[in-house]
Amino acid sequence: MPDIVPGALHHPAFLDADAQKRLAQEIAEVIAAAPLFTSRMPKSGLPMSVRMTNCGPLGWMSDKEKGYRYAPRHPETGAPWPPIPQMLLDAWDALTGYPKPPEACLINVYSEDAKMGLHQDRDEADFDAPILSFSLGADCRFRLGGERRAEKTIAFTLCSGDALILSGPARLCFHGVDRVLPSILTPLPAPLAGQGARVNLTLRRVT
Ligand SMILES: O=C(O)CCC(=O)C(=O)O
Ligand SMILES: [Mn+2]
Repeated sequence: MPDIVPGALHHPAFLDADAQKRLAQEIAEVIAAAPLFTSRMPKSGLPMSVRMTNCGPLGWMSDKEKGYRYAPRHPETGAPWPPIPQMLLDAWDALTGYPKPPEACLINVYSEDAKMGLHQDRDEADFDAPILSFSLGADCRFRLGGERRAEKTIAFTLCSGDALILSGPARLCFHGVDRVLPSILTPLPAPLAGQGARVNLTLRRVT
């Protein structure tokens, strides 16, 4: 697995076509139970361009009133989040070797013009645990920097089936999605096809 910067591990094509299809089916079932919603920026209240939902004991969300946070229930339905699919728990064990399971799986759905600004993942109490994410559907231009916003960044492409780990010295590195790349060659697998162009799943320990 190529190490992009120490602790940042890119695993191209970790999920083969069959595993991507199975994962898409699982995620479509999560979305059916926990519908996609729009989070808002803490101060401005401006809507984020990705739509999201979660599975696992805790889910990430944000709004103008309470800001970035984890919560055990869906903000609109009030229901607990569906469980994290077993294949993702298995992948967490295989790729991170971290002794405790992830507590949150954030599902981000990008339309063709969605992006995500440079940020750190720091709403978790535990920075020792790695962050593991998977991409499905359209490629994207992913940007990765250092622990300070002003540090130099690099960009690389994440493709459907890729896994990315931010661990150790890279756990708090700034990162974001510059843009989704044309998706003619890699539409989202069937059950997710109508939802958007790219799906990203981020597994995290929270407590
Ligand atoms: O979509 C991605 O690849 C990154 C998502 C991300 O950084 C986040 O949700 O915190
Ligand atoms: Mn992030």
